Amino acid sequence: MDYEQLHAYLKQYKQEHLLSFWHQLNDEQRASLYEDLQSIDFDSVTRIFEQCMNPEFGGNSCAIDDHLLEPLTDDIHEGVTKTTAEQLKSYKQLGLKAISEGRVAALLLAGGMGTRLGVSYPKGMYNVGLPSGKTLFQLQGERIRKLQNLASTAHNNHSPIVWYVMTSEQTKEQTDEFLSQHNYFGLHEKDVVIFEQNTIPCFTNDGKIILEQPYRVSRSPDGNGGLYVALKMCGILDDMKKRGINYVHVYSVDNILVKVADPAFIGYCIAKQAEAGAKVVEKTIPNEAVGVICKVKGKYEVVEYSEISNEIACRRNADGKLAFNAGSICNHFFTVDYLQQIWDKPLKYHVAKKKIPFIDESGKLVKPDSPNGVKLEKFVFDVFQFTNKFVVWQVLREEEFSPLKNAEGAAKDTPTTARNDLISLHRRYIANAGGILGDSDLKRKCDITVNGNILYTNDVKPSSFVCEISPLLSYDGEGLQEYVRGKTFQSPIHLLSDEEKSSGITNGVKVAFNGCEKSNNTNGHHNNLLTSCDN
Ligand code: UD2
Repeated sequence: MDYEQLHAYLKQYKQEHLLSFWHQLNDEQRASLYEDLQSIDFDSVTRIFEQCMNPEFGGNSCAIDDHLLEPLTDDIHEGVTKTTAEQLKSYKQLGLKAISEGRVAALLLAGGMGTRLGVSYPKGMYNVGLPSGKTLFQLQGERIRKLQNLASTAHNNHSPIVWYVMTSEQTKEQTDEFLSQHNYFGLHEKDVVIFEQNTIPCFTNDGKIILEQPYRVSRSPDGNGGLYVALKMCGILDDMKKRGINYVHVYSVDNILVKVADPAFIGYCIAKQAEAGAKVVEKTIPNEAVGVICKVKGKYEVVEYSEISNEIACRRNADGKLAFNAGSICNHFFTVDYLQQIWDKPLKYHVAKKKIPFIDESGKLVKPDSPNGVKLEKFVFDVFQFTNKFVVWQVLREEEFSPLKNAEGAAKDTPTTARNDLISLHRRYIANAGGILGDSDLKRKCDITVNGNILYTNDVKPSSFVCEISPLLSYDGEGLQEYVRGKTFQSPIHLLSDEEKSSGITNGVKVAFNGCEKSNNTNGHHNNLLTSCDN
């Protein structure tokens, strides 16, 4: 390891500052820095930075020219409210059949660092304070289990929905440990496949790679569009082929309402012989943080919320609706054949200006208060433009989209909004199945405690009637009649599967009512209630 040689090499790329602390490092630290630098393709990363930041190459933004954008047309655009009940049922059956044959996988994007939420662990481990205390990972894992069973009952053939989990250097270890500690939420270990995406160095605004330690370069995951290269390099595409998987549902970790491997969506995409598809909700607020799917020179693309112009975001049709209203919720469909074709397509990098901790000249770590540098990210939807057959499936926001992005106290997308959206969906499931939500206890207080701490206190009003249904009992509201029809319930309700009841699983959560803890059924009729208050 020759200092002079290394210095000369880095100087070609104007990165020789990376050796600023070399003479103060011990042998082990030097070896570590050397190895770190060896792993970076300086030619490639400095070129990517130049291209992203240089106005000649579109500079600092990947925004597509406004005049090239066209809203979606109806021919590729069906959805739960645009389809007859019969058609919807047939899509769902097609999806369930493919699941029962083992041809469907779920792929969780879990490499993000969750900086907006401000937790030091992967977002999937977050507990939003449901009565069960279930984390996002647990809700998803249990939805997969339930869906496997629904598919096997419908088509008399049991196959796993393999759960691929893409992590990053920042999330891999904790995700691995958490899922294994929780026995993969009842899924078979062999059917949960965790892999890791690449990272890319972080830059200052003027193109210097940042050091996060005197002997270590600062890196961030290369964006959720790093998925495709990671699928190939980690052998996941081969694994899918070997297992006979044809279709993949790719989704983000933070949407508490996500219908993992949604059979209706999968079935719709299969029926349309799509190579790729995306779920959308109708965007109603111009500045909502969702990408907008549109057409650009005959190809489908997504204009991300961070790159959309005000004019396009706010443009309205004569009926007052937003013209570009196909809001992508980061729920995508791909055939494995398509993933095989496109994994090595060069995807553009997008620029995110971020607060990036760095080592100052004196060797001290500084955590800046305002953005001081640049992270480069590929976007998962940037492969849509390569498809010959792309479809869009519109769903209802209140049924399928409530992302957890921000810490408590923010105006939207917080643990409270996620929890409330799940609870109100489950109230509707009970009501749709013929259950009656009693409102005789308007004045009562309900304390939800997790491991002895009061997490929140609710005045029980109909609008805050606490209701949670285990995904192991019902995937999306099906099969509840036998438990709830004609019965009157008082808040809080927590409906469990037989398996959970018999194993007494409560996740350390107790629900207290007027000071009296109830962790058992209080009414002989309500067999699946963990908690209820019927006095
Ligand atoms: C994403 C979508 C946006 C909209 C919104 C809905 C992208 C690029 N943007 O925005 O259009 O659909 O979600 O909530 O998809 N992730 C990785 N590796 C990374 C970076 C992110 O796996 O390097 C994962 C992350 O863990 C999460 C998902 O990708 O599950 C989306 O990432 P995000 O939460 O940073 O994206 P957001 O909210 O800016």
